[in-house]
Amino acid sequence: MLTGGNPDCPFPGMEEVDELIGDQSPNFSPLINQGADRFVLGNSNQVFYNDRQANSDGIADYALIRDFSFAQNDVIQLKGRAADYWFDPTPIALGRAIFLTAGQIQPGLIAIVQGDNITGFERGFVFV
Ligand SMILES: [Ca+2]
Ligand SMILES: [Ca+2]
Repeated sequence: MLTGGNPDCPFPGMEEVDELIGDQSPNFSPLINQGADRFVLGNSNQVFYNDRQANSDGIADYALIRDFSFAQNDVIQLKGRAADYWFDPTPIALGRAIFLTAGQIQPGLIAIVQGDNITGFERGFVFV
């Protein structure tokens, strides 16, 4: 499990950009680490990488997921439900961006996902 931000902080991931790398990390042998990763971008209490500014695009804090893989059954954990988020091309880097829309005037960036191209929340996500 790869947890974004420190859940013990009052606002995990706030004003941080974290790179979350699963088993494609160069520190691990790809031969023995083909496993399922859970990239944690929120828990039942709060959304991580949320700057809590309803009118901000939220690009000061986000998780960069480098190696998302459907074949490895990787999943991204989000708080709430699919309707609380949307996808867009990223404003910053290659990949797909996940924005928080619930409670936002302007959608707030929380993650950029690289690796396999995610197209919807039906597959590869768990909501808590
Ligand atoms: Ca993986
Ligand atoms: Ca953010």
